[in-house]
Amino acid sequence: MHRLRTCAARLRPLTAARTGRGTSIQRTPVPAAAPRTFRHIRCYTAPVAAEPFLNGTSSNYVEEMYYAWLEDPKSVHKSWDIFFRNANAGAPPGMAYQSPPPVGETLSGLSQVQTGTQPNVEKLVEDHLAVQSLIRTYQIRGHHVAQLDPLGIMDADLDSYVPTDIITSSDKLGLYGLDESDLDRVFRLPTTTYIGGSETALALREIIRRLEAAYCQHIGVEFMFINNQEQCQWIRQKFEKPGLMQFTLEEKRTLLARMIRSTRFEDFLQRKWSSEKRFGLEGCESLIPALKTIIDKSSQSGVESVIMGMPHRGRLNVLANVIRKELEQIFCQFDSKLEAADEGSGDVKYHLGMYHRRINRVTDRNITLSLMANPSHLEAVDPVVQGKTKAEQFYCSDTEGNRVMSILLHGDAAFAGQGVVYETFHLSDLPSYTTHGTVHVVVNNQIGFTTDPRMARSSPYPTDVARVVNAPIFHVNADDPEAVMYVCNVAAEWRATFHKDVVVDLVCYRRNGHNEMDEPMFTQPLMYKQIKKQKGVLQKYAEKLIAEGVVSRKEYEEDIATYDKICEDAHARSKDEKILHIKHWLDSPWPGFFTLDGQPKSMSCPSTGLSEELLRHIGSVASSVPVENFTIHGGLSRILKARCAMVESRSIDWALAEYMAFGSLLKEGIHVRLSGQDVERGTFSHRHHVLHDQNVDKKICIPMNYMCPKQAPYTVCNSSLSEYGVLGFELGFAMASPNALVLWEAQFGDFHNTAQCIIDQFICPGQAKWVRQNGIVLLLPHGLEGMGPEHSSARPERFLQMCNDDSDAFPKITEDFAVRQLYDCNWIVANCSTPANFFHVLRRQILLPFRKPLIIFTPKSLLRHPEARSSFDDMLPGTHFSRVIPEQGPAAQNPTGVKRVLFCTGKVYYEFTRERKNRNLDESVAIVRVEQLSPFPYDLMKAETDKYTQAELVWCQEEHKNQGYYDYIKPRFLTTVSSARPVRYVGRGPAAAPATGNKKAHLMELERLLETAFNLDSFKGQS
Ligand SMILES: Cc1ncc(C[n+]2csc(CCOP(=O)(O)OP(=O)(O)O)c2C)c(N)n1
Repeated sequence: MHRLRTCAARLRPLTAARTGRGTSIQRTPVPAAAPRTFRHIRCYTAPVAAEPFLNGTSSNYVEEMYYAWLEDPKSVHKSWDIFFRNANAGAPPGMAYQSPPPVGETLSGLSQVQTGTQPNVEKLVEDHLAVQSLIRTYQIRGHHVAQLDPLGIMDADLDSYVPTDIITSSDKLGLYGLDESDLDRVFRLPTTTYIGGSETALALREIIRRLEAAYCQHIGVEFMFINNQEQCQWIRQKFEKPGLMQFTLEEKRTLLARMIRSTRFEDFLQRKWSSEKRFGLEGCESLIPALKTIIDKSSQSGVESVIMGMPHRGRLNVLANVIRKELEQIFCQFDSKLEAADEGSGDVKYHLGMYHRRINRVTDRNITLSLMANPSHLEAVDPVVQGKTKAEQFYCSDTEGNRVMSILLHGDAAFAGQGVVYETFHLSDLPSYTTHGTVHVVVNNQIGFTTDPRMARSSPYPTDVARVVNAPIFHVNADDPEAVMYVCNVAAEWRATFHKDVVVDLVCYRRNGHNEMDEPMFTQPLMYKQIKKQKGVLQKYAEKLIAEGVVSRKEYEEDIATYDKICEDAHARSKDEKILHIKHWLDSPWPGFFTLDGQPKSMSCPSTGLSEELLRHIGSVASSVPVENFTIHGGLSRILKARCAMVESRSIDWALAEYMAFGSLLKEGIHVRLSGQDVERGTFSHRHHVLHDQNVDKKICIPMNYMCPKQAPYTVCNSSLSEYGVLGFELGFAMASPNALVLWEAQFGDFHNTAQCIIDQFICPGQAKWVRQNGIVLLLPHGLEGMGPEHSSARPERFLQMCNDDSDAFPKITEDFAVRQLYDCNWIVANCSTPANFFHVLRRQILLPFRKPLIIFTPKSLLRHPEARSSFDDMLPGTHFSRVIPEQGPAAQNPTGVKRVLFCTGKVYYEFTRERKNRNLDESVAIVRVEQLSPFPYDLMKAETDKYTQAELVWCQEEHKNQGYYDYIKPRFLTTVSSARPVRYVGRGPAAAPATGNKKAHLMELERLLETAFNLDSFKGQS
């Protein structure tokens, strides 16, 4: 019983003083899982009393066998085969069981029973089942008692409760109907365990010892929730086989060398810059060998590119020792006197990204490692990494993720707390979003800034979120580097084998405060008293290896001195750096797209028009079903027919405009990817890019992929119901290549606010912070159409408020002004009123010699508005996107006779023209459409205001005054006219909600708005 006692001693309840837990927050013990599964079989067989071996503890095992038997009767022992046959045939209680055939040799060596009498055979079966159930208990709940906390004061699952069915003392054997006298009995091992190695039967004492070794030491394996037998077996095999944790001398030395680098790097930074924030790794130094092990193993299985995302903790160390960024480049980031060479804000050193190609020393193969730049917003980078990984896989036809993979690092508090983690997990198995498995590594230092995990999460582990996708979770005590290395190897192998996510939970501690300046004793006094006493992991491991004779103390000290010197030399070199180049920290270079010094190759944009022939061709694809034997819905046939008629008459609606833009880019070899909720059909049922056969499930056709023989592929994918995760993903996808049009469409524009972090932290300032351009397009359905406060506004005011064009300085108008102002802006905001202009702005995105995010407010009712059509003439060669569409009617013929110019944007234009006609004001009111809101088309707006010298200038919008465009337009308008003329406002008054929920109120507001716009006396008397 020695082993059992060790376990029991270890698991004695912790006192409040030791744990730092007050009694008030002690968790209620969770009762052991009630046996529930067996009832399923019992309900049509027999009461328990009649078949006593079917007791609660064995029910899981029996059920497992039952299902195996259903699939293959030969897969279970003969006795069970007979039992299940009889039970299934409706044998009465007690009659289903029959003595097994003579056991002969098969039972020799097993516990002896009195032969011949049924009760003893039953006892034998019962005891075997009990043992099997015990084995299963360790597989399911062993991790709860594993020694995961290096400090020995916390329970990684936040609960000191020891599951009742884990054998912590011999009296607990009673739960299984066994007792101490059974410990030396030999039991046959079920096929669901590998603890026997080459043996098929073991003494109970040895069974428990091996289970403890596999499940209750420094590794806690959570996997029994995975509903896949093969995967469970695979994991059991990886952790149960005796003698698994053996490492060669070479492996141990490599591990020590990696620990030295990891530890001494932080020590060096601490010595040199003791008062700088660096979010050091102290307390989790084994993260570096952990990552390197995952990378080595993955490289061995053919991975050539690893894309990583991580938070602040240990980031500099990862850059130095995993990515192998030159140390001087890292050290010079600490020099506050260095001037920045690049434009833009730049970012703090622990947010910057990196891209590096090198030889993996272990495998001797090339590997590209990139660490994505990220904002402070924890976990926000997760979907971005996944999107970039997916894109890289896509562009190298890596359909199974064999060549490109992602690794995501997390803090324990953030992993549990941030919803985007869950959103990202839910993308992991979707065909158009899967990266074929991500290795997640949690730096679980058991604290989040100052917050105790018991106050920070309601789940036992910070990693429970991963269970939703059936990812196995390997908890490991990070003070045991060999155990860490072992689980990382298994994690990488898991990914290579099953192409599914896996989590490594490095249970560690944080030696300093949240940052190096922070005092942790204010809030975690007991924990930090222990931490102060805690020997560093490097020292512990080195002592172990010295004791084992793997290295000598002298060798160890020499290795330390060698690495310290590497750091000192790099530090000396870093002083020669005169200028800080953020572009050296680029995580996604686009080779060949810019000139060698990173500039655009021109400052012009060719015509975005297309030949009539091509327009016709794309139109015909858009109105056809390009495959044989495909039955589409009758309603869709009518839509396609209508498209055909439009093409015949040389005119297009919104959906066709999009078709023309996408189709032509595909033909030019540009990959187009459109993602978002219900984008395949289109929320408003206008798009229909995926046709569904009405008779065959999953038989679909994407006509866009039948454009022409050598076209680029078109991806259109309905996403999960997420904005944050999916927009982040698409942003990442768009980072991988400039030669792709990547679009995300919100179901309604206002839903973008649940992705606000991606917009605020990445899309808007991405280039300024990280010198990284991105051409993502956001399609945001917008417009007040009486649908209520939601579904109405895409919040143009928010996007416009974040534009970097100056509202008070009229720019110098050069010949290339239109393109240059795009180059200078942080993003483009547009609201098109015609299909042709929508077509041009999409094509311009790719024909520009640089990339900028494009925010487009897209229409809803205009999709079917008979006037919202464009002629082929507006899309022919030589045509361009119109930033401003001037008045073209009678008012423009005689501008001096015009009394009022209404400037507007988007769909209200159609309401205004109708009202103007009704009021016979075509000659006295001009209507000018601003199609590109930002960067503000100063040059064209000046031309328009100069044209109508006698007219009142009015900005008209349907949105409320404090929303929409007004606050953005007004100062720029005034700058345009040098404040010499007033700019009037027509629109709804200020309001808290974007729109009324009352249809009648909506119509009255519109009426009032039109009245103010067309009553030429409405501003009379106002200065
Ligand atoms: C979304 C978000 N909310 C709040 C913060 C502020 N913050 C920075 S670090 C931190 C604690 C993070 O704890 P954990 O995830 O456990 O990582 P650790 O710092 O312990 O490595 C917090 C709350 C943040 N950076 N991001």
